[in-house]
Amino acid sequence: EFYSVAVLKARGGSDTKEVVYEGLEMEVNKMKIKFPTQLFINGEFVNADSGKTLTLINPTDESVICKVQSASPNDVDKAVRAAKKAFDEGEWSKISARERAQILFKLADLMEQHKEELATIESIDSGAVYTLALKTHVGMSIDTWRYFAGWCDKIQGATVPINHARPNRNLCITRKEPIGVCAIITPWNYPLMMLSWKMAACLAAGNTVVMKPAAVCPLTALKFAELCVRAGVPPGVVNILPGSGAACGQALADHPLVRKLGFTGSTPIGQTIMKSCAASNMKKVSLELGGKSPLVIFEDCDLDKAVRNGMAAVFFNKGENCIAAGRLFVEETIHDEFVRRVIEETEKIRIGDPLHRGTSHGPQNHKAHMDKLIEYCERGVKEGAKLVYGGKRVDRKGYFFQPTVFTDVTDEMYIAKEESFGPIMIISKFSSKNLEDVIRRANNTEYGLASGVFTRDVSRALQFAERIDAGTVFVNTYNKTDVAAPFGGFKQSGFGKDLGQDALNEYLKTKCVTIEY
Ligand code: TAP
Repeated sequence: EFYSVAVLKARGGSDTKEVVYEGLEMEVNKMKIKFPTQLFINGEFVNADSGKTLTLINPTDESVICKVQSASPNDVDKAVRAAKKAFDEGEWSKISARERAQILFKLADLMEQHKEELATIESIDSGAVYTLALKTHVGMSIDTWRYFAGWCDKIQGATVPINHARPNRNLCITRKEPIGVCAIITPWNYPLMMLSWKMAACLAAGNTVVMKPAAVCPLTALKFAELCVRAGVPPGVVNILPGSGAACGQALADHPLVRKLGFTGSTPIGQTIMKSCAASNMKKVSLELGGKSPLVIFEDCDLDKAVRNGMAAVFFNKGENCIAAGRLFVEETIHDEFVRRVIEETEKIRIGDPLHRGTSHGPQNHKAHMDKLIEYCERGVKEGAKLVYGGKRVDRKGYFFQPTVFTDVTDEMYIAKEESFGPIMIISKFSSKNLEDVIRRANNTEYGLASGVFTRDVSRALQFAERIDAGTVFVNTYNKTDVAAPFGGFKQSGFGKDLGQDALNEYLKTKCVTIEY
């Protein structure tokens, strides 16, 4: 055991707020961390109706971290009703947009003050490498809250030049209004960041929210709930319900008072959710789903950069990255050299305890996921792809999986088509004599989340950017997401955007007002 565990009734206070909850305090990563283990409904931490709990496992050493309350459909109903009341009658709907911004800025400041603690919690809960968690999981979350806090008082409609009805004249204006009670359901790969990407836009637009984090990684969401109280977010505006997808998630999709659902997760669950949203009350929905993003590397690229970025495109966050390059197409003339360099660099990846500062590759998120990766690789070998590096569980405690490289992958193979969501590089060759053909192969997937190209030829890069059917295109870079840049997929990678101004529209409705005078 590398940390001590003590259950406590925590009573903490910022300058203004006292927060009471049942939670856990631990000494870990040379600091004290503390977080709630209860549901957060209507501004209070409470136990689940059913008494059910989720058991959370630390993927680094397979130890039990704690149990947290698991929400039932009845808890969902309570939270939705609290959110509805907060939206209809609460302070949230009465304060000005600028005051709303102040609360969100304060929340971001509190997240910043607690960033080491949040990153440590993310690391023990999800296996995220601590240094990366600080910069990305938590760092980008804070940026997201500040970015959307800045939008609060800049949401405005238009004056529309409609035809006049002589002899009278018309004034036609649009109002951008919040939708009401929104639900947010997120996956386990970037728990706090996925919460932030959606919830910051949702609250900036003036909605109230009930959020379900992934059952395997709910802890940063619960710490976030504590910070909401300290920041002065009024009761009912934010509700956080750890729970299973089948019970808690499904109840949110079915609930008649929820008017919008923002989802990030797999394509099959996205389809289920969309059906439920339609059948229950036609709630608005946005879906950020799976991907199998192509990365095309031409002979004329900066090879050092292509190797570095190609590896990050696959291995970043242990491959648990929705925009991860699921398939690399490398021009045949540089293929062998590219593969040689990738293997040389992959051997240097430091696998280990995610809390150690020298570690660059931590454990996979949970056991079922690691087992799926082992099967995925076995299937690749069986189908005749060449496993040139890794492919196995690391011989140590914890859910560690070796960074893996496959070559000689042909288009019809399972590993060429299906997402692994793990650190598995899938390399195929192409000939640049036929640009059409490589673009056709890159587009030959039902997914359309991201894509990338490495070339010094501007014309070729722009043709690729124009013709590729994906929501994000990286040219001579990869993984470069930013809070101001819209993010989201095409085809079965879903629809709707997170981040950027576009994300606000997912959480607003446009009302058109026409006045005759
Ligand atoms: P899912 O199995 O789809 O789970 C996502 C969330 O949906 C979880 O919170 C899950 O609950 C919940 N859920 C499951 N069944 C539900 C139902 N019937 N009704 C409502 N909610 C339900 O995905 P995952 O395995 O967590 O995440 C991996 C997938 O997410 C990958 O395919 C990846 O590509 C995708 N992903 C996409 C993006 C973007 S931005 N497009 C980002 C990250 C991940 P449980 O906790 O009980 O499972």
